[in-house]
Amino acid sequence: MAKTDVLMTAPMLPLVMEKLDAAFTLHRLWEANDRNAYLKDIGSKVRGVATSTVHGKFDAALFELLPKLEIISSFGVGYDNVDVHEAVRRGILVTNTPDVLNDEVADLTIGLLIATLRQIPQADCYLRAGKWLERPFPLSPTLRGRKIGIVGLGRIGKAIAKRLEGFDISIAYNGRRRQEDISYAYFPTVVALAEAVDVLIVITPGGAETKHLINAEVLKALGPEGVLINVARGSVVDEKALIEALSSGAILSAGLDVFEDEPRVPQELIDMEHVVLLPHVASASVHTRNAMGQLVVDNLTSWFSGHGPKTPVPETPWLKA
Ligand code: NAP
Ligand code: 8YV
Repeated sequence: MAKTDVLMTAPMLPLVMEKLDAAFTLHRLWEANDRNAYLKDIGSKVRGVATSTVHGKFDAALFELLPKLEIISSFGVGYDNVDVHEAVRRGILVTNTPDVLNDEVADLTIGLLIATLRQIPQADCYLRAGKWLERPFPLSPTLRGRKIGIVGLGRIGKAIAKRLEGFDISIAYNGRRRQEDISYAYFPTVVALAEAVDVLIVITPGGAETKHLINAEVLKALGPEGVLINVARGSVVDEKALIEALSSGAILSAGLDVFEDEPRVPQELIDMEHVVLLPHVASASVHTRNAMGQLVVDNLTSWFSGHGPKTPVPETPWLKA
C-alpha cells in the first residue's frame, strides 16, 4: 500500500526525521531549489505536515498549496507559528507538544532568575578575565525578600510556581481570569501585578493577543528594583520599551530567553552588562527535545492510523465521529 505523504518544512531532530521517514513518504521542503514549484508539484498529495515554531510562519499561502492537508503536527507547545484561524476555517487539525517540557522550562526559568539576580554569568566572566586576582566580585542584588509575579499561570507557569514555593518568597499571578483552585494572589491586570511585585516572570503564549503585553507602563510599575524574566515569546515584551527601561534605570535588570526577531538580538541588549541573555534554550535538553519530537511523530502516526491526534490544540479539538 502507498505510504501517506507528509511534508516537513525544515530539518527536525534525527529521531523525528527517521521515524517519519519510516512511516510516511516524507517530503523535505528545505531541499527544494524553488519552494513554490516544489509545492505545486507535490502539494496536492500532502495530507500531513511536520513543522516547528522556529520554521517560520505556516500561513494562508502555504495552506492554499496543500488542498488535501488534514493535520499539522507542530514541534513546541507554543504554536503562534501556525495560522490557526486558517486551520480552523479549513477544518485542519493542529497539534503541539504540551506538558513533556513543563519541568525543563520551569527548571531553566529558575536558573535564569537566579543567574540574573546573582549575576552568575558575569561572575564567571570576571574570574576567567583574571579580575578576581585584583579584587573580589562586586556584591549582587538578591532573591531574598522579593515578591514574584507570574504572567500566565498555565502548565509551565504552575511548574515555575511550584519550584518558587521552595524559595520561601511570595507569589502572585495575572491571567485573563482568576483560577478558583489557586491560592496565590490574583491581579486582573499586568500593571496592577507589576505594582505589587518586584520580579515579573512572563510565560504566556505569543501571538496577536499578547503582543507587547509587557510595555513601558508595566515596566514603570515594576520599578527601579524590578527584574523582568521572559521565557514566553519575544513578541510579548515591547523590546524597545525594555531597552529604554534598562538604560534609564526604570527597572534593575532582565533575564531573557526569547526575543522579538530571533535569532537577531538588539545590540543595545548585547552591550548591557546587567542583563542575562539566552538563545531560546528553555526546553533545549536532549531528553526534553526528544520527548517533544516523539510527540510530533505520535500525533501524525496516531492520526493516520485512525486513532485521532494525541495533543490537538484547543482551537482544533478532535471531535470523534
Ligand atoms: P498554557 O498552559 O496554555 O498556559 C498559558 C497561560 O497564559 C494560561 O494560564 C493563560 O491563562 C495565560 N494567558 C493567555 N493569554 C493571556 C493574556 N492575554 N494575558 C495574561 N495571561 C494570558 O501554556 P504553557 O504550556 O504553560 O506554555 C506557555 C507558553 O510558554 C507557550 O505558549 C510558549 O509561548 C512559551 N514557551 C516558551 C518556551 C521557551 O523555550 N522559552 C518553552 C515552552 C513554552 P488565562 O487563560 O487565564 O489567561
Ligand atoms: C521550543 C518553545 O524550543 O515549546 C515552545 O513553545 O518555544 C520551545 O520549547 C521552540 O519551539 C523551538 O523549537
